[in-house]
Amino acid sequence: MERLFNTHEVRQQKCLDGLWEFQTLTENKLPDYYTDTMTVPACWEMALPYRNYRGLAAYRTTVSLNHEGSIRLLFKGISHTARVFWDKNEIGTHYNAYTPFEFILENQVKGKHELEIIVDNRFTENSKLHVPNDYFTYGGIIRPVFVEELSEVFIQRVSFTSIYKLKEWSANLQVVLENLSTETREVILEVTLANRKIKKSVKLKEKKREIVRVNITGLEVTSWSLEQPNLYFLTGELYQENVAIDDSIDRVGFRRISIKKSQIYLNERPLFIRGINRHEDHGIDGAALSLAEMENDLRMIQDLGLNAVRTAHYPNDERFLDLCDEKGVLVWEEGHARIASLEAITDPLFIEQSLTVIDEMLENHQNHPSIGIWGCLNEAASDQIKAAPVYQKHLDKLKKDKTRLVTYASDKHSTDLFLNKIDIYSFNCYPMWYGNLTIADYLKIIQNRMHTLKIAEKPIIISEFGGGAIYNFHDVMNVKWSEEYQAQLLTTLLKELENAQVAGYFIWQFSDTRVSQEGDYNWPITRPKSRNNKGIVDEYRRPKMGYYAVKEVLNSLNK
Ligand code: ADA
Repeated sequence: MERLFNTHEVRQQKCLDGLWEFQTLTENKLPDYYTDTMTVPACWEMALPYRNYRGLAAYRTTVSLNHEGSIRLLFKGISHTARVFWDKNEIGTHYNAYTPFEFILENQVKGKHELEIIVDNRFTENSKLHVPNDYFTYGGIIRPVFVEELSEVFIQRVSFTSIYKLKEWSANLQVVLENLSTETREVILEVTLANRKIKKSVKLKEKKREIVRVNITGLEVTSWSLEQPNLYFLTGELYQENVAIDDSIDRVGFRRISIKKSQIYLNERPLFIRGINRHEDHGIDGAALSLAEMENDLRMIQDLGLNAVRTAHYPNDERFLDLCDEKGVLVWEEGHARIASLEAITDPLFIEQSLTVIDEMLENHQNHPSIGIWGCLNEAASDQIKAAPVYQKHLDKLKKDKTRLVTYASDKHSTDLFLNKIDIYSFNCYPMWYGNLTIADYLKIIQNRMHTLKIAEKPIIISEFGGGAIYNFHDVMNVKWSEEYQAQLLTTLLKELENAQVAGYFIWQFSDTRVSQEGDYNWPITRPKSRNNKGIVDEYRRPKMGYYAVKEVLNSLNK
């Protein structure tokens, strides 16, 4: 299933998940034959022969069309570069594992067609965001694939923005329609939201895309909140001569997030963020977590008493966001960049690729009420004036969305230059793990920096803190890497943070994650078992002592 609900009742959508043919490649071209099979979606590392494979591989499946005309091929995530072929013709490429993409093909005939994809997960000059890192770039078709039969005029997407004015909710919708035919077409667009129906007649010129704006005021809805995550279906339907020809179904919510001085508010009520950073990584499934695994992660996160997730360091699977919408978990979603140097982030290809991810994230995830914060450029060169244009470009894009707060996680506690451009001052701090500073020391340094920069008082969030523990390694001396030490660290720091002048925190991190073997930095040297072991559960979601320590501190609070 594409989402947690049907996205179409009129449009025919077929999921192409299953067993595809598979072939590793030595050259970037389609193979003459396929010798193996691979499950879609999955990371190829999860199949024993490809456990360590970094390279090129081709996938093939047969798609049967029952329809003459146009189709849409929808790919939710391929890691990290995809070249897509339809009946042996290349129809396009996409870079980046963590964002969806699509192709529209016209004039298709009924019957069997061949869909082939060359997938590349190598670290090359062309993959500026996928670099050897403190997490793993898996290979493969890691999220679901769909084929849809399109009518000549169809709904490309419906973007939703909620507005609260004079104690009333209204919705601003942008319905993107497209006419693929060579003639002008007239259609009726019917939008339904919270028992309200709006009809509009739309004339679309041949081969043109049209944005129809719909404003629905005075909606009788209840706000989305963490305690009561109220959701509403938003349906767009297209009619031609009274016949439904296409539709689009989404789920939305109404909420406000804002700041006043150092406090964050959700629906005008003070919100203290108790969050956790989470990588899409699992000991069995890699980055291709099943719905059950995603649900279980959130179940554990809520069981701990946490209320927020940071999708460090890339946009997440939409089904995970659906689950957050449904369960009432606040999300800080971020673009794809966990990188430090000025040289790296000022590279034109880096800028192009990271901005494209931001565009795709905003376009695809705009309607999720759970996303309250947009982030970008984790621990990049925010202390270098030459990085200003890069930060500006990223933040300008994020700030176009007035219904969310914008931030980036910095590790430049005493030297950061761009804090005046963001809504939340977010800092990654690792007391008791790296260096000798305490939370209080860090906060003093951050306050001093705010003072020197003469910037407004705003919420401060500790966007990362934590320490490593190897699952089942116990030591009476509480040495680093023991479960005992991690539990003690988390107890101490959580208690401090609960009483500090901050608007919230995000523990680093939910589960242990695999790290890259390659690269000059040599991640495995500081990461036993080639994993970032700061998870409070291991890669199979087995809780460490740290998990129970977090739960105990949070349970003891008088919330
Ligand atoms: C950084 C970074 C994380 C992780 C962490 C760590 O703060 O943002 O991705 O690498 O350090 O574990 O050291």
